[in-house]
Amino acid sequence: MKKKFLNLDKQPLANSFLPSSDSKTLSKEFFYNLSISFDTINYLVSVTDPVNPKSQYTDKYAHRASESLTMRKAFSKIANKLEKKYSPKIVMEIGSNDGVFIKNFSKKKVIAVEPCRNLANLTKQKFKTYPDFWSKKLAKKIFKKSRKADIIFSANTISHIPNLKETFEAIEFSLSDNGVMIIEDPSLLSVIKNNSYDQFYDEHVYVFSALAISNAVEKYNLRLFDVEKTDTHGGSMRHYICKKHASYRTTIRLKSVINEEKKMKLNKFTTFKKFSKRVKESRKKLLQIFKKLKLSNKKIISYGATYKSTTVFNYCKINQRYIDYVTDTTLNKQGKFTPGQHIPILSPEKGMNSSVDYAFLGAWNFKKEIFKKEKDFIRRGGKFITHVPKVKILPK
Ligand code: JHZ
Repeated sequence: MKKKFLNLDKQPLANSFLPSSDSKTLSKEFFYNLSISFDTINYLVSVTDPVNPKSQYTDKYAHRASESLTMRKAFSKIANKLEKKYSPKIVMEIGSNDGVFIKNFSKKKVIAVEPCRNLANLTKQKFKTYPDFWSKKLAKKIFKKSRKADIIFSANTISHIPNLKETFEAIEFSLSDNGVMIIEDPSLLSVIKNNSYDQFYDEHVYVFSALAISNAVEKYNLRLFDVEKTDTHGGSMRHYICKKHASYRTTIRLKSVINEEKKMKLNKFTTFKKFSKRVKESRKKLLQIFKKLKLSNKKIISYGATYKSTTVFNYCKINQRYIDYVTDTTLNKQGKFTPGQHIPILSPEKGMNSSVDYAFLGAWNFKKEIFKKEKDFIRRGGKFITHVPKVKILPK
């Protein structure tokens, strides 16, 4: 049974960066109520009323996974590891974005699936790309021509698809008998530990625990046999799944993660009620900092026009009263306005100048990479504001 535990108020689509802030554009902006629920039977944490995927994954999709060095390195590392360990003949990726993961394999063996046309167009010149949503119909079309996949990889995508039944049935159909499916997404364990409520937005229909994934796949002749924690996106989990009768043994790593999740009570509704209280406190503290700094005339900007900051800005009502502008390296975000609160987005070259006193870490998950890049800002006394895991100013 689904029980609501968190209300993040009225939100725009996290990806809906606006081309202009004139009244005509703003009058057409779409909003919905974002609330999060916990299912007391299967332990899934999900957006209570998901948005229609057709309005989210369009030919204007903004996120480019290659924008960060951290992600380029992480995807190349896991691709090499999978190649060595499994020597796959066919590798398929669901949600291939700009190809950051799958480009690491020989193009003869890869199949990419990407519903956002602008992204699929980027990769289709380089390797086989299907510009479609993942479905049973598509799986049948792909594997009419190809042998089944030995590796199916999907990072930050399965959590975006409301219909898990269709998703896993299509995966079961596409996997070779001893094939392995790897699902990587931000982990519920990290979200609860870090109070990173901004991992909840329209696209993150689910934030998975290993407990929930294990329950979810069992119904479709699949089995979770291993899990690997990663640092990416503020703490993610790679779930390794195979067919029920494949040869892989359940690992000690999986048993220990399941134990940790039970210890953290990720199977109890009360955990999420407590989390919801901490989220409200986080909003209060963040606004206190912004108000205090503004009273002393400090210039604050935001670093990284992330989808996560769409949630923070709209939940906390942070607009140009507090933040002059947002900087982002992604070309197709620059010159646009943030969803809902309409803060202008500039390139870092223009925006990270000597007039900036404070930068809110919209991309807190890349803190290490950003601190390294912004040594000069820090050296001249510039500070960052973060809300994860606690609201604070950095460096101290
Ligand atoms: P980043 C997206 O979320 C959307 P977002 C999606 N739904 C998802 O699941 C996650 O990714 C994985 C910029 N940047 O990766 C680049 C700088 O400007 O945290 C990006 O626009 N300077 C698919 O948007 C943004 O910040 C830098 O130095 O929350 C980071 O976005 C760096 C490192 C990044 O994901």
